[in-house]
Amino acid sequence: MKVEVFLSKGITKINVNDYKPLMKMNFNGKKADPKFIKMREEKINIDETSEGIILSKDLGVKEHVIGLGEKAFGTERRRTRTVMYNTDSFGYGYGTDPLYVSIPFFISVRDGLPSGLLVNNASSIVFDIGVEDYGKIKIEIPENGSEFYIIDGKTIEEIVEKLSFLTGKPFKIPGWALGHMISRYSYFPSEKIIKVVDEYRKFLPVEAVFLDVDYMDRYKNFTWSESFGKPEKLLKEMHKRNVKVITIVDPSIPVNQKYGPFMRGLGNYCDDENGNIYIDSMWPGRCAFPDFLNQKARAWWSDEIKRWIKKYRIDGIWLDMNEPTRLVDEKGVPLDPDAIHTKDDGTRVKHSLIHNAYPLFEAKATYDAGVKFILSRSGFIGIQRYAAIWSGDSVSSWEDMRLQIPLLTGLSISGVPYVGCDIGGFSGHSDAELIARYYQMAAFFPIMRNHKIKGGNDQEIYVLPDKFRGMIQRAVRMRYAFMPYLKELAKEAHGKGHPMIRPLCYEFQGDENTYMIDDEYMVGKDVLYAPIVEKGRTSRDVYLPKGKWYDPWKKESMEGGKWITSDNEMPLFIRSLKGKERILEALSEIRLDSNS
Ligand code: NBV
Repeated sequence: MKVEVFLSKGITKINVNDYKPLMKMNFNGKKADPKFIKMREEKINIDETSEGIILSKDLGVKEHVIGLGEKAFGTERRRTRTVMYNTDSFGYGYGTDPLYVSIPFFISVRDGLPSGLLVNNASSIVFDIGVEDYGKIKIEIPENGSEFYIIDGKTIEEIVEKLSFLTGKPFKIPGWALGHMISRYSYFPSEKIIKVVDEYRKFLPVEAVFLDVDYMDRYKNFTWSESFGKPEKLLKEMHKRNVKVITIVDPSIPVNQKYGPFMRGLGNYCDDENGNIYIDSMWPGRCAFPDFLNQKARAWWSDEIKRWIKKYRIDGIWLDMNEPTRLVDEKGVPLDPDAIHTKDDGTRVKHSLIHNAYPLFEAKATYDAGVKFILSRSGFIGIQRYAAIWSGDSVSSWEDMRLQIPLLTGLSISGVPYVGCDIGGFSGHSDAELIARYYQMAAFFPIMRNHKIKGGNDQEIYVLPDKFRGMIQRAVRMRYAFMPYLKELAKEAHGKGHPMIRPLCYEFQGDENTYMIDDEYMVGKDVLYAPIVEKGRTSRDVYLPKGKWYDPWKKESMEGGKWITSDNEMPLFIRSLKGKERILEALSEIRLDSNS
């Protein structure tokens, strides 16, 4: 086994067996001694087996492990064994693994000291954090070589910042995408959409509406169904109201000689083992799949997207099913592992070895077409350069709603700052209380979008009883009061890769209490939010880490380092009041349901 070590600015790169990674990281290091292959003082063992490479290190009794991207577990990832393999996870819940996004990166914290580890490999890596072997972290890589990075830093933030330096800075998110957005599978036809938007706007601002698959002619990308109505008129009406329009696009391209995009894309699809176009089943029937790993294919896709957004003045693209997924017995499963890609350098590679990187290159090709806002379901290291992520097909339940906090803050500290979930939950039934509390919980999530499955109950504010309408209005007003702050955070995300929402431990890494608190989150450095996430409750316990806190509803200051009980409708605490006068003024105009 050949192991090479390179060092630069607190980052150590390790290459095993001359591995040629698919993605080049932003790193230029000097050759160094193998003694540097450790996280803090703990040695990392590298073993070669017939199955691939295994990295392992000691797992301390009180060591915390956080990160690993989008995972359906609490913030603390100890005692989880998870796989990195993007998967369509309809109806997932706590413990479902894998989900849609794969970020093979974690941060370990021992005695308040952090250290990060990133594996630059797009195949199905397993992270075993003390499950198979109680006292060990084990990373199983199914290839005979690999590249990985150890990231040193004094704070968790420093490590996340270096991760973003390596993998690329988040794109610049337009201000409107931080506002309230609406969606439904599927609002239809176009006149109904205008009505929905107008009804919504009686109660809430609406910055954008998402069009789901039914706008298309039989699920064909870049087409309109005749019964949808005139798209030009819809776009004009929406833009008149300053509402942006975002259309869904799936990677699958129906094999049909009369379909322009398919014909123009010939030569740019994945192959099968015999060198023919790889064809599999998706909504439109037999489909080909663009080979986004290839520069020529990306250029063709960019052209298609460009033509589409220019012609209709589309404001954003929603990338779905891009794990990528095909249908087997009506169920979404990952593409055939034996499909073949042709990389930029002409070498051919099996799908299973690059599976996780597919959505990244799809998002890149879409972004390169000049799209200002992309919402993607799937992703990989570096996806933050091109797209925001939403957490896919959740279930409408209190438990799954609560899960969204550690799921999304975990993804945020793995380098992906623009994240959100389907407010209300995607499948199943959401009652008015759940919808209202969902809005309140997500009040500071970078992406705020209501979305629901076809045939599911309505979740629009205008169908709800006034009590719950009021709760939603207050949640959205609270968010908009903080909009200047959110915009600052988005700037910080774009500049330094810092997450916008954070688990408590990100800010208080030395406070052992914070690693297992999953129902509170930080918004930037200064705001702690503890939404009410249980049915029937009007108060809750809140842990306030050490420091001075200010309750803007009660207009009271308090000392942290303790648990308190809050009966505010939306328990909110601010650390530094500097520069927040405008926000406090705006908040003081919101009349809360209780004790205001
Ligand atoms: O395009 C329909 C849905 C969409 O509404 C949802 O947000 C995606 O996650 N899509 C999945 C396809 C399959 C739905 C069962």
